[in-house]
Amino acid sequence: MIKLYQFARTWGIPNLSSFCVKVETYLRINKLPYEIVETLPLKAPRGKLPFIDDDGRKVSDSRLIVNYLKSAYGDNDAALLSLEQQGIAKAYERLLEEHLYWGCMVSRWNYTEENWQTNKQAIFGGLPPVICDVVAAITRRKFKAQIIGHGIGRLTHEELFELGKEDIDSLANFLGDKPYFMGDKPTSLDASAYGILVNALGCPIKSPLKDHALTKQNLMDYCRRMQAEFFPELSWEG
Ligand SMILES: N[C@@H](CCC(=O)N[C@@H](CS)C(=O)NCC(=O)O)C(=O)O
Repeated sequence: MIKLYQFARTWGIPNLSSFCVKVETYLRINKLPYEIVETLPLKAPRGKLPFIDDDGRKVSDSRLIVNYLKSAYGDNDAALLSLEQQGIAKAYERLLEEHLYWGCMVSRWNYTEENWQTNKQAIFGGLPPVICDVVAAITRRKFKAQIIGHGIGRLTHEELFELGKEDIDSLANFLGDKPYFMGDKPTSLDASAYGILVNALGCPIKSPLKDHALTKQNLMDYCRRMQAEFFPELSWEG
């Protein structure tokens, strides 16, 4: 049985980590049985979540996990999508994970004090109080450095949120009135898109990105649909 190591569930969405949502959604789309092990990144092979253990084979990084699952259990995307569509799906996946994700990271780790406290409580709230404060402060310093290192942290909040809104516009326009990003059937792009979008618009982190995403009715409906289909047990109502 595949073991999926990820953060504890919170906020009524599958996970506060977009990448953990992505892998769990991929498993559910493809009906692959798994069990969840709740943990923190300190214990992860690359210091980040999610990772999986498939009968002793550990794989980390959601992109490599999906590639591994495709090679071990079948590649539904290749069966559903033309090469051109696969190219488009890959480009959108990268937009979501390598650009929009970082705007969301700034909202959580380096924007308002209110957001930081909400984020801190959700991630570290289960630790004893003093340890919680110390680990949260160390992790926040690391994330601020990552945000600067990525480059997005060198922009003003106004500038970077404007760029994030462009991503959201592009996603809303591309989804249009399709049920899933690549058409009538869910693909691995939906695992990635749902992971980022439900975190952008469905969690209690306030930002201009969230406000903008909430104006996109099709993205809201998409997240509701994905949750109803793949995570009906969860309480987020949108
Ligand atoms: N590229 C990685 C990104 C994973 C990632 O950034 N995970 C975050 C949570 S969303 C994490 O565990 N960060 C902990 C850290 O950097 O200390 C993937 O696709 O899995």
